[in-house]
Amino acid sequence: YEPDTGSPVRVNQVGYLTEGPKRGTFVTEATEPLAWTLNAADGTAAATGTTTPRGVDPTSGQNTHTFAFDAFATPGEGYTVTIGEETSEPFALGDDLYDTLRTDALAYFYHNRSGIEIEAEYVGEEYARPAGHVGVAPNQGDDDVPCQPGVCDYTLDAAGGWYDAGDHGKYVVNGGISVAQLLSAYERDAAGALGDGSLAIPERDNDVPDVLDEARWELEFLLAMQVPAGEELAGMAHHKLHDREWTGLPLRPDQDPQPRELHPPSTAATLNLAAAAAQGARLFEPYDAAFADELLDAATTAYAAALAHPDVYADPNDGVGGGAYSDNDVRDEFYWAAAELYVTTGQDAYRQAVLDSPLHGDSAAVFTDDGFSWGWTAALGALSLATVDNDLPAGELAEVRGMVTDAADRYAADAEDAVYGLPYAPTGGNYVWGSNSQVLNNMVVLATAAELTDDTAYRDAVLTGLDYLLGRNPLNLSYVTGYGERDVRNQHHRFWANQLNANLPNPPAGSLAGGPNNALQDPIAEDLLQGCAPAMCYVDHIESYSTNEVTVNWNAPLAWIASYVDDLGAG
Ligand code: 9MR
Repeated sequence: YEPDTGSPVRVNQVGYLTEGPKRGTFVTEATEPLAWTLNAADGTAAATGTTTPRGVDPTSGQNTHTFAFDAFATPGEGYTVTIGEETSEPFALGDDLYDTLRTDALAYFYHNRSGIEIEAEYVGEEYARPAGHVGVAPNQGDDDVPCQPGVCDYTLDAAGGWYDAGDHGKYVVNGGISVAQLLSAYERDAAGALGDGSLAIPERDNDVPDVLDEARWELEFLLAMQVPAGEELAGMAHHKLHDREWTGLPLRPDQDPQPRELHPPSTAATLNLAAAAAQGARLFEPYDAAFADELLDAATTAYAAALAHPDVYADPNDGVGGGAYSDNDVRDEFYWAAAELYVTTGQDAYRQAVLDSPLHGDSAAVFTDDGFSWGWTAALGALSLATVDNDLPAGELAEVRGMVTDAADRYAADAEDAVYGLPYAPTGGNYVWGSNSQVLNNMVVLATAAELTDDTAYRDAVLTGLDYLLGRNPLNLSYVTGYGERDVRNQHHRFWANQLNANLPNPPAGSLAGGPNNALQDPIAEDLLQGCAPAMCYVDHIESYSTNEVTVNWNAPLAWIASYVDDLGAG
């Protein structure tokens, strides 16, 4: 299998912000600097310069040069870069490149709602579909879900929420980080563009910011996953709910015939719920005080239950019919939950829990080289403490902010070193399952540091990270559907399955692919990608779930970053 990588001149196929860095990569065997030309749409030369040879790139095995035209600042469409005989894909220069990416990345969540009809009015005919898992045959309803045999003898009404990904599972650990990142996108931009009327969802024009409406769809599900009072493990959260057996593709959610089951509670899920609900409580307070109270009550009960049961781990082998999402280290979830509860309540017990955490003050542990993820969430707590108004004394606040800027320094240095400009230098050079989300989460740290310090080096590393995701990469692909000339469009999804059935749609614009994963963890990847260099281990094939799935926890940081860069352009 030889991937079609198109032109060896690699650029951000969407474009570059007028005031931002403007960099590209050229794949060539040449070792001496080469002349490059920036062409305007009418074919005239807008700028010229010479490339910088960078040698062999360890992530791709490609011999590369880089080029930059940072100082060129004339807005326009249809620019290209030519080096010798080779010309890049076209791109724009401007301030308003990412407003649709912000709303498209957020629309992903409505598209993937469970328990509600997805209406053409909001998504168009092509993406409209009946409600999934509302108990209409052949579905079993999520409004009355029993436990797996032997786990409990009650049922829960856990309707709603978002489907996790290409599958129809609903997982508290992954739902929690995703909803938290949507809430954070709103929280950093509360006066901005995510308000009421900003999204195409049924709740628009209800006087509540739309991103909060979307988040509520998931928060209600998380609350529903809590073990009822009076039961053993009351206050804990069930780890997940999904089909008894894996289903095949394609399969619209309402056509899933599998029994749905609750899996055992876990400490990780419980703390995840505590953190997300605590954050939700402070944000819903001005809009729906009763819901805010409900969230805070659930958060405090969950946190207390986790303290009482600190080591109930999900079974790593519980991966039939849904993902395992197992996690045997909950120091990070404890840190995250304590931090959110402290920001929301100001209670000193939570502050003490933050200060007593073995992770506190250790930037390299909280913000690892691999970046944060559903299984390593302490960063979310540190980012909230660093940016959201709270009662930490000045010295303690400075320490938290120092953890963030220290991490941002490391990620910015990684971006400088990378010939493709991405702020991601994972352990052992291994690109993990969902690597694109790791890149994005590092970008979130950088953007946070940029807003804390006004240091443009951090901002630049966010933007060169976005360049990587949108085409300046070893495969010359934009990993976001609908953005760039060579965008991916066959992500693993049971309904967006045009590759398998021409009557079904491709993913809608704004859907992020998981990205290169050199562990080759699905049959297609194993078959096609043997021996691939890490950043090349990707194929735009619907069955390559380990390189090409979509999930809520990957689109959430995309939405966060799209919002940040759209604001940059506006400012
Ligand atoms: O994103 C998850 C990744 O970190 C794990 O390595 C992988 C294997 O356990 O699972 C990924 O999550 C998948 C989940 O298990 C089921 N729904 C789809 C998720 C994305 O592929």
